Amino acid sequence: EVQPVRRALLSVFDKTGLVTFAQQLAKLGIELISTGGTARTLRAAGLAVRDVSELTSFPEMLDGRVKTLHPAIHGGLLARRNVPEDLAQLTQQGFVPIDLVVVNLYPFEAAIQQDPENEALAIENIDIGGPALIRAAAKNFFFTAVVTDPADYEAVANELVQHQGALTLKTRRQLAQKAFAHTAAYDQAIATYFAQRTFVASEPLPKQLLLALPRKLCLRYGENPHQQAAFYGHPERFFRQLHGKSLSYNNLLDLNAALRLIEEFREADPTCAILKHTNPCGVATAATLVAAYQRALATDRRSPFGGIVVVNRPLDRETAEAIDQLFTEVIIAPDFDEGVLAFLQQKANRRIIQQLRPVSETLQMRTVVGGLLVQTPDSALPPLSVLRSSWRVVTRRAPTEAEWRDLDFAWRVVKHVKSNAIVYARDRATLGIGAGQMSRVDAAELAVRKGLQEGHHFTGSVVASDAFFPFADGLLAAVAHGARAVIQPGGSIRDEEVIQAADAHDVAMVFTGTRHFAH
Ligand code: 93A
Repeated sequence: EVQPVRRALLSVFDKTGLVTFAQQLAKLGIELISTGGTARTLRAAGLAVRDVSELTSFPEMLDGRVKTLHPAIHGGLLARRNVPEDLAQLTQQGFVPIDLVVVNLYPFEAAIQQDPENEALAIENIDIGGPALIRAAAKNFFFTAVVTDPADYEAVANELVQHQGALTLKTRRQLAQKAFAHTAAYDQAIATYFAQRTFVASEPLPKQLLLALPRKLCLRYGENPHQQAAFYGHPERFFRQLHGKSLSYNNLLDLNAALRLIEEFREADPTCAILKHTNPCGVATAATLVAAYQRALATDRRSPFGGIVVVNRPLDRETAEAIDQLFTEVIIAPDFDEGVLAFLQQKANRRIIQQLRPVSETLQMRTVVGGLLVQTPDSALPPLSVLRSSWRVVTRRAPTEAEWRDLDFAWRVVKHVKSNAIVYARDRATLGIGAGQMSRVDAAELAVRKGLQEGHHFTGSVVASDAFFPFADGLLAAVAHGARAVIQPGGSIRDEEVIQAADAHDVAMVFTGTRHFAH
């Protein structure tokens, strides 16, 4: 049942908690073996470590592409401790058993997030030896253990202490399960990345798309109670429900919209968005999260009832109390400050969601009569510093720095508003959002009407339009309400007329060259 750990192989990219854990292992008399960077970190902390290359009698090669891929390592991991022949073969080769593997992988997802177009970078971040170690130790869990998550170091160390340097079968099996889930998710991310890059509209439906969806979750009903529904996929990779009734079909749609919207603000100051029926009713960035919430709410106090709130920072008590004033169906945060969860859990009929990682970009699918539509995603925008090089100021007056900031903000929001979409903003807060209108002029009027209804004025605001203004009238109406800067894709045959109208009113206008329809 319990299996002693005499030798551990540590090879981690994320070195969080590594030294403490290794110290605990060393104290129990466990021999430490390690790869290049991990070994250096451990030695710097004064720990005795054997290099993998010493066990394999081979140097790391190909810039680290081959470090641990060797029979001395995999034999040591895979040998069945109760099969004398296995152990004899190890001895014959001068190999030793390895009982514990501590590995986390090259950050593939972070790499593609950082620079999706950089395929070479993505490829270098495909870990080969790491998953092999993980799978070997996980397969042999009757005898070996594998730790893939720094969050598990403490519990594993405690159990080792409790059992004088051994681990129980129950723990080893649990760790193996987690390890397989980890490598499966890792490979899924790689497959999805290449599914997207190899997606050719003229070819048959990419198999990866369907393979990405093996797990089925039954939902109580669909968009309406008389519709049956199911969910296919791996939501547990991206978020965890901490409280409340199970997520409904509509909740999942809203959650998707919220996570995609907040992704645009990953690098931003504290940001809060309130959504209803997949459209934002208010978004704001501010110095504090509570200020961001208050300003998002101020956009439109009528709509958020029963809505969904998403933030880009751990949820603090003050913001939670502000959110608590209003009935909110779903609250999403990357984390929760001490006590905040308990506070929010006092209300039974709200769902609390912890976002676990950035959304990764998958191909988008929708069924239509007679078939399936597939497209590459309208991915999250890079930072303004990057965008500015592709955006073009088309008016005599360039935006002021404050206007640039607001234009960037409004553009990130309008992208997530159903078309036709118009967003007015000032000081990184929405003032009025016009969503889902059949006419752009109606969307613009609606945005203003909703803002006025809440007592906002539009003096000094900026306006964002998800597609070009076909005529000068839309722009002139915005100017009449006080807008001083405009952001839109451009590309209308009447662009000149629209630019002249802007110049006549000393309005600054930016063409992004990219349209963001959302239907
Ligand atoms: O390039 S690899 O796929 N080849 C390997 O043989 C190998 N073995 C471990 N990457 C490999 N690793 C990975 O190296 C681990 O998964 C870990 O993420 C990283 C630790 O490297 P270092 O100890 O040099 O920082």
